[in-house]
Amino acid sequence: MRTLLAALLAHAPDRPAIRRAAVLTSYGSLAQTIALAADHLVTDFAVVSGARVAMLLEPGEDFVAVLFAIWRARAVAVVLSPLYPPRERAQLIADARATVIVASPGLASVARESAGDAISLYIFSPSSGRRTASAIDPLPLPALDDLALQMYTSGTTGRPKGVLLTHRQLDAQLGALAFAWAMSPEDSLLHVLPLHHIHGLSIALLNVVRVGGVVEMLPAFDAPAVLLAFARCSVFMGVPTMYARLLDALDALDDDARTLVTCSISAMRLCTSGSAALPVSLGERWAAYAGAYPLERFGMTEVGVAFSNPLRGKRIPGSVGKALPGVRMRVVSEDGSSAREGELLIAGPTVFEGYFERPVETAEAFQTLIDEGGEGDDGDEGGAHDEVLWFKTGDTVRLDADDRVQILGRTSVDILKSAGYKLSAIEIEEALRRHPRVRDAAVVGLPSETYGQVVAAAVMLKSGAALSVTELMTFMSNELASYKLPRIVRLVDDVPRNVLGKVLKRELAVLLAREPGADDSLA
Ligand code: MCA
Ligand code: AMP
Repeated sequence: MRTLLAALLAHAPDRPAIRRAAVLTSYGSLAQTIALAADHLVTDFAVVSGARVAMLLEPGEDFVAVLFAIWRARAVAVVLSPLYPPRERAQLIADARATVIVASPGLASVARESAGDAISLYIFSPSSGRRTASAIDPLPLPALDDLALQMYTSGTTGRPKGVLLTHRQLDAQLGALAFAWAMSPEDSLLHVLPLHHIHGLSIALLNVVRVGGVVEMLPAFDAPAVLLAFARCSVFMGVPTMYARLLDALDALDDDARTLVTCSISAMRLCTSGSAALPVSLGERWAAYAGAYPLERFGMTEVGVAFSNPLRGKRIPGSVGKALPGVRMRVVSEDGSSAREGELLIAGPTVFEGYFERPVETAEAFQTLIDEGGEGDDGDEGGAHDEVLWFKTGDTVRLDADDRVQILGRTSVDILKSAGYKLSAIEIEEALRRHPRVRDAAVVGLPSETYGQVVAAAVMLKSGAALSVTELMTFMSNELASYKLPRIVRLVDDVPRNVLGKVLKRELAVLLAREPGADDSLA
């Protein structure tokens, strides 16, 4: 086992690492920038081991250099997204207790607006720092059990939680993936995922950097540009919504262009889908072009990828496959006994440390059970009476006769998945209630082939208040990231409730899914 930093520094310096537009950066060049930036962080920004350093940079070689420089300084990286409005970004920076924020020149003013004056701003340039590489005393390398990442994920409370991952856990996650997907230095990844979630950051980017492959980073997801880039790459990783967009763009091409793109897609070594259920119809449409069904796998911020269909062998549509090496799983019914259908529990070296400064939520997320001898895992025997600490995923699953996993949905109706993003209905409701003319709000996810779920909100105004949906959405865009915003908004007098006043969300979803009437408003 070794840290990702040790892996990167061991790659041949002249090997290409990151391709962005016409710029090609080698592993050697990255290593030099990492050393300079780490020295700058330690010397000029007083970053100490374990400090939280936030980063806000566009996709590209500078993003990668800053991430590894934070690790070189033995600090913990908190990746921020330009998609957040300042208020939300400021909350994350405060929650993370970040002392420094590293921003690209293009995002420096956005970073300053979110960070306030109490936090130091390091406007990154590859040559920033006072000393030359040769004058820098080598810093001690991070240890495997040092924290590496604090990744924010939405949960069943209003505030996103910081998921703590050590270098050891990251290496266990990526080691299992490298084995299952036969990752190699020959791989050339087409990268279009956002970098503030582990799909884009670790499952895609770091997975390939770890083995010394090359990553082509596009600035954003733009389906026609992505289709052209397939010709230069061998591995693609996406969420189902991206596959839907790519297929629509493929269908829209003229015959000659479609034939060319189809050739490059069918030459890909590996195309994976994850973060949300891949509709079988979408997978089959892709297979018709690519000659292979996308490799669907299941992951979570807290555990990395846990289950995967096989690289070689039959991929089962609608299934996320079997446990990766080292991942232990158990399925339990409501009374805690083992079952073929129920809540999915995961244990093993890939499971995260806990949620940052949330002892109660961390304790609630884990459950100790007497080991039943490694049921459904990769053969790890375990003593008959050993206690095992299991992470409760909150996903309901069914096991088939071969212990392949089928995801049936979330246990909580308040956790939504839209375009691959995990969203908290409660967080969105709280943001709606912050509008001074809103009395109450209820948020649900409505099924969608393209997005998995579309966020829908029923909003109740204060007595006598008037508010248009457009006004409300303008307010909301300053409260929450664009991908968390409701796409369907109805102004209503009340919502279905039980006798205790609790909102009946399943009934509300049925009502909101109906065609809008004359008195409804659509965002
Ligand atoms: C966009 N639109 C939507 C949604 N998003 N409509 C309904 N619901 C949505 N969620 C509509 C807009 O209204 C707009 O419509 C049009 O689509 C384009 O909007 P835009 O904002 O430009 O969308 P985009 O930038 O193209 O975004 C689509 C995307 C993005 C690229 C698929 O959502 C994305 O990057 N998703 C990836 C999320 C992710 O990485 N999750 C991983 C979490 P109009 O044109 O009419 O105005 S980690 C995880 O889950 C675990 C670990 C795992 O297993 O991976
Ligand atoms: P996140 O917290 O953003 O890491 O999202 C993790 C969640 O995404 C899981 O708990 C699942 O609900 C969902 N998920 C990830 N991959 C899949 C998949 N292939 N099929 C269905 N749901 C998935």
